[in-house]
Amino acid sequence: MNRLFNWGCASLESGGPAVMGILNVTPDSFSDGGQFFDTQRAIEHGLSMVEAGVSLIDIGGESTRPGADKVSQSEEISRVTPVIEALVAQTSVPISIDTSNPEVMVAAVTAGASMINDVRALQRHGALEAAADLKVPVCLMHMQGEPDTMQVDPRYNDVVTEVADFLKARVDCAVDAGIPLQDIVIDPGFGFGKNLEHNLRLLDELAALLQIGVPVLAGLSRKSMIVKILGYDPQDRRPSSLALALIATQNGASILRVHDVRETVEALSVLKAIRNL
Ligand code: 9MG
Repeated sequence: MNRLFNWGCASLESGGPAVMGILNVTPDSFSDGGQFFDTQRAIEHGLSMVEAGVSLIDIGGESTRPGADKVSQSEEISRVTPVIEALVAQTSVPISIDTSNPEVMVAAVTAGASMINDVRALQRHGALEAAADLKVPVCLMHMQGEPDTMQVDPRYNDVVTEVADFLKARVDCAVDAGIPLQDIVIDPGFGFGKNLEHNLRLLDELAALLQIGVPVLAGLSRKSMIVKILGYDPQDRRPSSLALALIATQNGASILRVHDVRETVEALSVLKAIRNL
């Protein structure tokens, strides 16, 4: 039995995707402007996501936003571990650690995290071995380049094929390293070294990734592709984020990584009502 499926992660047909809430414990996160940097406020935000119906919480201590400050591994660990420990003590919602650093993976899982979300697909030295030793599910994401430069003219011959080939190769490496296939999730990495056309093609053809045989995670919430689609930066990116989440669900996503948990849960209820007719 896939442990992720125990968490309620499934296709729309079998109950709807899991909603993964984003909890950035950084002063320079994508959208919260450092609002939740304070440990206590991060814990409260995590608990509010639980109230709102979150299926798992993704905690990160280093921003992947272009230009974000780099932090040491010890700083990353000291940001995330108290939040993980507090949430594990106060809720039964599984915690995922958003990191590429093996030492952070070990510290976070020791503190109670039960999944690793790596935007570098376990390519950093020691990451694959650390994840295999920790025996927790992993999310392997595609990124072209590195955060600081990835949006400077990203190029592909065929974005869907290239992303799928990369993810398939990383799944094979993970399995070879001892991570069971049932513990692997893949993610095309919307906005990570992709222009608007690349992102739209990946979303439209998301089902192509299902051929790899593991669940697909989609992270579209509040991303700058919304600004490119609309032609302006709206005061509120939630409406567009919900539209993108529903499209990803209809195209086969099993996990949605989102900021706005309650709104996403409600939007999914509407979609499920139609499916259950
Ligand atoms: C950490 N992080 C930021 N955006 C992300 C996305 O789209 N997917 C995953 N897996 N992680 C992300």
